[in-house]
Amino acid sequence: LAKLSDLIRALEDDEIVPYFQPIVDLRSGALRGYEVLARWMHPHDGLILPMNFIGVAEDNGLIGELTNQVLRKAFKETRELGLTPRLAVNISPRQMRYTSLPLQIRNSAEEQGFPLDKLTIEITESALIGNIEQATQIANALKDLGCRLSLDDFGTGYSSLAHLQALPFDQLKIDRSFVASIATRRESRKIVAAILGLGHSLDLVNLAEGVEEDAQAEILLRLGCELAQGWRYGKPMPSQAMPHAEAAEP
Ligand code: G
Ligand code: G
Ligand code: NA
Ligand code: MN
Repeated sequence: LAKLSDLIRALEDDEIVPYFQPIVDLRSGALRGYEVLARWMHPHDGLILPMNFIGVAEDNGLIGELTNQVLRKAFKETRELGLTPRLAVNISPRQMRYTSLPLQIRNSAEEQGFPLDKLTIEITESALIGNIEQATQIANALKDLGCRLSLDDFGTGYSSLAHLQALPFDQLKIDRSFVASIATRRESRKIVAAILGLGHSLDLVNLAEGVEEDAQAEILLRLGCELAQGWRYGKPMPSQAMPHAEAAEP
């Protein structure tokens, strides 16, 4: 795990940067946008993954500053490439307790000239546990800004259906663990089919995470899943490696 003093220094020295993982239309393969994922480019240790520093940032009151930096850089770097793709960003459960979150996001977007209606906010269900009222208020404010809301890692954790009902979600992300075994386990396939049925009946756009193989993509397509993300389509990459194609939405 990262040392707090090292993380504080990294934030001062601009070492936390955004990577971008493609999100595609399952049917056509067309690019629909990117998930923004934080990476720490450490001067001695090289690339450090979020599991090693997001928790440290959360526990020490640094996650708001970290998110702001990653967001601003993501907006700036895509603008400098002449691109305005849909960007999906991760918000920590802890951040869903601060009513200043929507204003912070708006300020970052306006500062960098990024249109808020091209922004998707990914939150996990743990953000809602014991916090439904506050989270609902923040979620509504984010929707008022024009952002979309995505329920991340669906199917793990609590998966209370009340959560789906409480917040104005636009999208449901089916957790990677179900996709991993979708081609080999009948149970996984049935669970994903059930999640998709639920998603469709609630008018949500469904996104399958962690798609690595053709067989998984074919099953997901057959089950009616709309969007996909995973190594089959592209790994998280720095903005310099992004294809110079505009991500279009229907
Ligand atoms: O990049 P990787 O696939 O290892 O990301 C793992 C997880 O780390 C993501 O699913 C997400 O939950 C979390 N994460 C990545 N970047 C950010 C970020 O900028 N902010 C927050 N809060 N979490 C992030
Ligand atoms: O926590 P969240 O689900 O947002 O993070 C996604 C994580 O999954 C990131 O750490 C990312 O690097 C990883 N990831 C993305 N695509 C794939 C994939 O196709 N297979 C696997 N095993 N991991 C992936
Ligand atoms: Na995510
Ligand atoms: Mn996820």
